[in-house]
Amino acid sequence: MSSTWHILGAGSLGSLWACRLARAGKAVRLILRDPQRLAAYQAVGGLSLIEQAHSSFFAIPAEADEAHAPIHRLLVACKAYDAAPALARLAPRLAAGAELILLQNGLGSQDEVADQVPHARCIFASSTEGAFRPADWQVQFAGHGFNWLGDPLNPAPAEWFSDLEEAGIPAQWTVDILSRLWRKLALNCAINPLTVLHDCQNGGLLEHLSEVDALCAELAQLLHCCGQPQAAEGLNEEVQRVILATAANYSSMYQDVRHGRRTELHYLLGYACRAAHRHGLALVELEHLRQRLVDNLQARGLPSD
Ligand code: NAD
Ligand code: KPL
Repeated sequence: MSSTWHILGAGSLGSLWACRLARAGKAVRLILRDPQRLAAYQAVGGLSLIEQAHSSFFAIPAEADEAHAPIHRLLVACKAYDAAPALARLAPRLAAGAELILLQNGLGSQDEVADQVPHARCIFASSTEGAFRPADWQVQFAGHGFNWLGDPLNPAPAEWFSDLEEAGIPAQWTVDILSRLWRKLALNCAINPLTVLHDCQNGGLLEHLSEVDALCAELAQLLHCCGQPQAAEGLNEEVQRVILATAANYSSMYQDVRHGRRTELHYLLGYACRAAHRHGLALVELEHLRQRLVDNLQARGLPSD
């Protein structure tokens, strides 16, 4: 089986992983959206990784998503709403026994992808690392964090897992990946939408702690109902710790809205509200928050699904 890391999406996290794997001598190949993006990339010839003030250049080979060679290992590094459509196009290229690593935040996109590729192993990841793109084909490493990876259907670690340590990508294999993803989803639901609605940095929510508390109480109820009691433990306290620790930051959803980009609402608050509905739980604060956010996005002319 080929040990090449195919990386779908040369955005922030995809580029961050690609550069670190390439630096460690791993075979890496970028899959770009179309021949135009490929031509633009080839004109530059590689990706630049900026860590603190230092920039390093990596001439990583790339292809457009219409190439034909088989794919054995694929890091899916696009936004949650792009993941399933991207995989629908790539599915015919996946070799028998192919493994996918799904970096998407939130929940829902992983199952959408798995439905497209029933014969591949889908490994879910939850990342607290931070990166952004100051320009095309450049990635700035903005925040040290951690990555948890796991497969809800198979507890055995992937055979390539040691590649991550060799590449300096901090990661741990966990059998509780769903609990990690639910916990992060709950944190994001309690913080991100309110930062958009109150037009503030995370620390601005210290003025709105009663709203945050009410959301945490409903989110904890939802987590229990969805069989994730561990993800509910101490949720309110952790949300408050994150608000304080990231007081000067703007949440990822705030930044998406400020830059006029589509948000991942459908896979965060939307997923939580749909799960509540499925369980017959009436979570009025959460549903009211979702409706206010949808109205806010629509008023800005942004997608609200
Ligand atoms: P991004 O928008 O920077 O990058 C996504 C890239 O995927 C874009 O370059 C886009 O053109 C590309 N893409 C989309 N469809 C494609 C296709 N069919 N073929 C090829 N390329 C395609 O996004 P990001 O910030 O890297 O986020 C990726 C995921 O990681 C999101 O779910 C996000 O929530 C999560 N995440 C991001 C960070 C971060 O700091 N950036 C941290 C934690 C989690
Ligand atoms: O993950 C985050 C985000 O902005 O998406 C934090 C900082 C935890 C806020 O929810």
